[in-house]
Amino acid sequence: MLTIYGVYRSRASRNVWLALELGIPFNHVPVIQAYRLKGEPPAGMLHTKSPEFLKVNPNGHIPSIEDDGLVLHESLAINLYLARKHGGPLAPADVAEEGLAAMWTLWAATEVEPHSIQVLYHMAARPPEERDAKVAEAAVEALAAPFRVLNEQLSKQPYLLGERFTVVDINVAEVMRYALPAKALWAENPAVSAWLKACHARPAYQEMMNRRNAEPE
Ligand SMILES: N[C@@H](CCC(=O)N[C@@H](CS)C(=O)NCC(=O)O)C(=O)O
Repeated sequence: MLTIYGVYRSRASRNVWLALELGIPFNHVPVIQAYRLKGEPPAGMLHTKSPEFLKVNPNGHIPSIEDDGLVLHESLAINLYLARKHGGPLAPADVAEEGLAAMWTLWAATEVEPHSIQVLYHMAARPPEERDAKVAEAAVEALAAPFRVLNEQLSKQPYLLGERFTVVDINVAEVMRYALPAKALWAENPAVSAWLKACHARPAYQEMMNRRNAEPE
C-alpha cells in the first residue's frame, strides 16, 4: 500500500493528483512544513524536522512516499515512478516517451521552478511586507523564455507527449501553477493558458484542490 507523507498544501499535491488520476488507494500522513508552525504542532502531527519524519526523509522535506518497502523523495521523481509502476495511458508508452518525460520533468525542475516559486512567494504567498518587487520582476523576466518554449510545443499538440494527458502534464503543470500570479505571462502565451485550464478541469485535480483547500492555511 502506498503512503504519501506531506500536507496537501505542499508539493505532495503533485503525488496526490497523480494517485487520484490512477485510482490507486493510499495512506496520507499529513507532515507539515516546520517553518509554517506557530508554536507546537497539533498533538500527534509530524513536521519536516520531527525525528520520526527525519528517519523517513533525512532531507527534512516533503513529500516522501513509502511503497511496498521502497522509500522515495522528490515529488517529480515520485510521479515518474508511480506512473511507470501502474502503467496505462498516464505513463510513457515507450522508450522515446520515457526520454521526453524525463526531459520535460527536468526542464520544469531546473528552468521553471526556481523562478516560478519566487513569483508565488513575492506576488502572492508571503505577507505584503515580506514581498520584494525586484525579486518578483526578475523571476517574471526569467520565465519569459520557458513560457515561449512551452507555448510553441503546446501550439502543435494539446499535451506534452501529444494527444493524451500524461504524468508529464501533471509534473509540468504543478510547477507552472506557481507562476499564476504573473498574469502577463499567461496572456502572452495562450496555448499554455489553454493547456493549464484543461489540466485543472480534470476531476482528480479538483479533488486534490478540494482536499488542499479544506486544510488550515
Ligand atoms: N525538490 C523537492 C523540494 C521539496 C521541498 O522543498 N518541500 C517543501 C514543501 S513544498 C518543504 O518540505 N519545506 C519544509 C522545510 O524546508 O522545512 C521536491 O520536489 O520534492
